[in-house]
Amino acid sequence: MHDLFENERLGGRVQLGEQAVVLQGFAMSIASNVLAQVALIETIAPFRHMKTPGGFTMSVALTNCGAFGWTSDSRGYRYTSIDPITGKPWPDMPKEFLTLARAAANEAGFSDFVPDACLINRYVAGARLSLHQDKDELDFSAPIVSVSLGIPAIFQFGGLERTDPTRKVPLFHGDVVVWGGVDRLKYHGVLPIKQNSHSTTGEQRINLTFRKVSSR
Ligand code: MD6
Ligand code: FE
Repeated sequence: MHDLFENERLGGRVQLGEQAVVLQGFAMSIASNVLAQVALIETIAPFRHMKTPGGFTMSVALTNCGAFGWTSDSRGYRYTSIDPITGKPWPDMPKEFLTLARAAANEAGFSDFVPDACLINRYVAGARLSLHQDKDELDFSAPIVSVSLGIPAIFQFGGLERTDPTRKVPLFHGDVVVWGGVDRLKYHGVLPIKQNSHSTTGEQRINLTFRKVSSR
C-alpha cells in the first residue's frame, strides 16, 4: 500500500465482534524495532514448518519467544517451555513486545494483560492458516493480541461453529487485532497470501500473537 493511504488508516478501528477489534496501524511506529527483534529471535529459535496431528506440514513457518511456545507434532498441539528443535528454552520475550501487547490490549478494553507466550508466524505467497479456534491456552479470560507486519493478508473471522459465516478483513503492516471475552473462541484463519512485497520484510508477512498460556 502507498504511504499516503497508510497514514489515513492510522488510528482506525474495525470492530469484528463485541470484544474483537482491529487497531489499524497501532504497531506502525515500533514495527522496525519488532522486526529487528524477530531477526535476533530466529538466530536462537529458527522458523520451522510444523507437522499437524493430521499428518500435514503447515505452510506457515513459526517460532516463539517467551516462557511458553506453541508447538505441533503428530501427537497434538501444546505449549512447551523448551524448543523441541534446539532443546533449549524459547528466547526471552523482548520488553518492547510486552509493552506493545499491553498497550494494544488496554486500547481494546482489556487492562492488565500479561502475556507469557508470543507465537511468531512467517507467511510467504501461498501460505495460509485454515479456520481454527485458539483453545490450547489454560486461561480464556485473557485476550489475544495479534500484530501484522509486512505484506498484507485477508483475515477470516467467523463464529463459535466452524460452519458459521465468516467476515473477511484485510490486515496491513502495523495493524493489531485484539480479541477476547465473548469472542475469545471464535473461529478464524488467514486466506492464502498473495505475492507482494513490503519495504520492511520483502516478500513475507510476519504475524506475532501474544497469549496468556498459564492460568496464574
Ligand atoms: C495470523 N492469527 O494473523 C494468524 N489467532 O497470521 C491468528 O491465528 C490469531 O490473529 C488468535 C487471535 C488473533 C489472531
Ligand atoms: Fe489463531
